[in-house]
Amino acid sequence: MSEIEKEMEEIEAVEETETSNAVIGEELDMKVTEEYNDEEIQVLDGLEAVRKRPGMYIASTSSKGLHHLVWEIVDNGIDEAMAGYASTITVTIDQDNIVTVEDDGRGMPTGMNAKTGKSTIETIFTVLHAGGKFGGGAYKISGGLHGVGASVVNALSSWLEVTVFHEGSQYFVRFENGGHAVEPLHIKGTCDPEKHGSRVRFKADPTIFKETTVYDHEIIRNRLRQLAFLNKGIRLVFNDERMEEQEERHHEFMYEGGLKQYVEYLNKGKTVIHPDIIYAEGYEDDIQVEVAMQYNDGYNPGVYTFCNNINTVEGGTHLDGFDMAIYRVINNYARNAKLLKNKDSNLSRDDCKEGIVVVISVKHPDPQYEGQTKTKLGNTEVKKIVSDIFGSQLEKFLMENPDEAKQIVEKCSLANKARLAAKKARELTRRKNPLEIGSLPGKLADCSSKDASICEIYIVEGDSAGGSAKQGRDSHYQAILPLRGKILNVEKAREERAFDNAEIRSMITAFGCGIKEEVDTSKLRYNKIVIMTDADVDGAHIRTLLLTFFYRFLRPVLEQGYIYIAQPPLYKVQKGQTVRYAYTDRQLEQVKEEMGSRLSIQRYKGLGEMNPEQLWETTMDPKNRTLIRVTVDDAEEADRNFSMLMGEEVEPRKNFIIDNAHFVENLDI
Ligand code: TTJ
Repeated sequence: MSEIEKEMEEIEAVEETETSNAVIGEELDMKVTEEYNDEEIQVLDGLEAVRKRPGMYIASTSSKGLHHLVWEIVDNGIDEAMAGYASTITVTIDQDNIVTVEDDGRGMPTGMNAKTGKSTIETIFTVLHAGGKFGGGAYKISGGLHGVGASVVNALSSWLEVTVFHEGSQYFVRFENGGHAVEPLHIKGTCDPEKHGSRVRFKADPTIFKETTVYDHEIIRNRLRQLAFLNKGIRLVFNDERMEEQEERHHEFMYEGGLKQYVEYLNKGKTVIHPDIIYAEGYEDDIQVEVAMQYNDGYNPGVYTFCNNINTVEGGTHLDGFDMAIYRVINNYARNAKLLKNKDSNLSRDDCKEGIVVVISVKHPDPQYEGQTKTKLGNTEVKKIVSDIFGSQLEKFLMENPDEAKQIVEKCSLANKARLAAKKARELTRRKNPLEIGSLPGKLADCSSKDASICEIYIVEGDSAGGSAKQGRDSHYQAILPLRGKILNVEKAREERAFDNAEIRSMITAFGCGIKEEVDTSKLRYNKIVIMTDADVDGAHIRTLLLTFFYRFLRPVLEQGYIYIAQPPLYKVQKGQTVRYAYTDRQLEQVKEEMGSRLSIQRYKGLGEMNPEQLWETTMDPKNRTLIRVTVDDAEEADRNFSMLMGEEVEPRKNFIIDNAHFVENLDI
């Protein structure tokens, strides 16, 4: 008998005993039984479908999809905590990348499910999308986008175990090979009668997650921290048993202040222009709204929106409501307080958001997502609710704090003036036709090919290295743009000043893809933009200034992976006619070992010390070179990092340099 047939018989058996007591007509019983058969087949088909096409259920089977498994399980614990029954959720990752998620809630229901004839827990973990329906009908909030259900995690795991602690007993189920219950629910032992909660352990299936089954410490830590900010009072604990350093093995996040503390965290390293965080909270038509904001003296808005704990990076109706309120309330206040004269035009929405840090979080029982990545909130009713709740609190704040209000309005007015000036400056830089050679910057040694997919541009520090690069390159597809001196720190300057900077103007014209909101990466003239600076402190500084410029002016170019960092060698090792290069100290040791005695070792202090042939061979020739692709996975962390690195405060800057090596992802090309 096949697996499916066996399972079907089991279900029928349960069904008979249950329906024999029920007051339902014979005929109906028959129908019902038949339906269950179909349903059961669907169950097994369902899990098999998930394994066949995991991409339909999780973002991908790369590292991103792997992490989705954790988010899905954690979301269930968060739901129990948001319902008020759990206070702590603990995530543990062990040496073998086995994940354990545990909450101290009521414990998943341990009874049978009449409809499937299996335990409720088995149903939750084997029926697609069963979580909500079988979870007791509670108001399920978290998840949504990746709320694919615990069954998807089960389907994509080599094995998964559930333990429920309830009234002194430990209930246990184990699934193997993509969701087959090898140990159906049974009482496995006892526990402290005071203990209650649910625990899920699983091992991601390496035959599905072929790329990697190794979790990223930073990604998990950052998301748990974020969940703690978004859900005040809930404790999130992270135990990463893989970490060598004791202080990295255990993290706990709990914020009684919720979003207020989130804004404080995001503004760390920035100079705020008013001490108090503006905060609004409200509940209307089952929709919970929370907003916290504070201005800093910078120019870039940091706007972070969430629905049901999901970062809605494309914005949506909650953001629209916020925008509407801030525009209306600030302009009204400014006019009433005579900070804006009758003849003055209104401050624009963007003026009101310069230097703002705001977190908007809504919790909605039935969210609708739109947009390319389904991260845009679509529920139309949300706009007015957010606008009303936030608008009235902002108005109250401005009335009660006239000094802070004045600071804020003045900042918005300044932004308004600067914006008009920037618009003019920007028009001067915008090229009519990106392929029009006549308008390319003079210092650029362009390549002859016009096929962007093979073209590369090297941004080179200094004229002498620029000279070597020009001579050493393959001019068919490699362009060289030498930079003289340091480029402007765009983090500390208004937009229009950036256009006074010759280096920045050269880059914008050479790339040809526009800037800021107008960036169109399909117009990019080179599909690799390579930063090539010396391997010293100055080189690192220039690289950071360039990355800051890319982040603020050309974010899509950075996000879509067009930006690289060249790796010039640190050492040249020579023995007679044989020459080898070493790119790291470890490699130097290796090379020394391999080449034996009587070596001459040269340490390169800068690119300028290399002749054109050497520079080509070691750093520019695709056959030998190593390029590092720069990625910005988490815009919020990146923003904090850039602000800390390039801002005024020195202390956080030191920390950046130590912790943020991960900002750059290694990729051998
Ligand atoms: C449902 O109604 C009866 C009491 O328990 C409710 C419930 O679903 N509780 C619950 C589920 N608590 N925790 C979970 C849970 C926790 C994890 C880590 C994973 C999953 C899939 C569920």
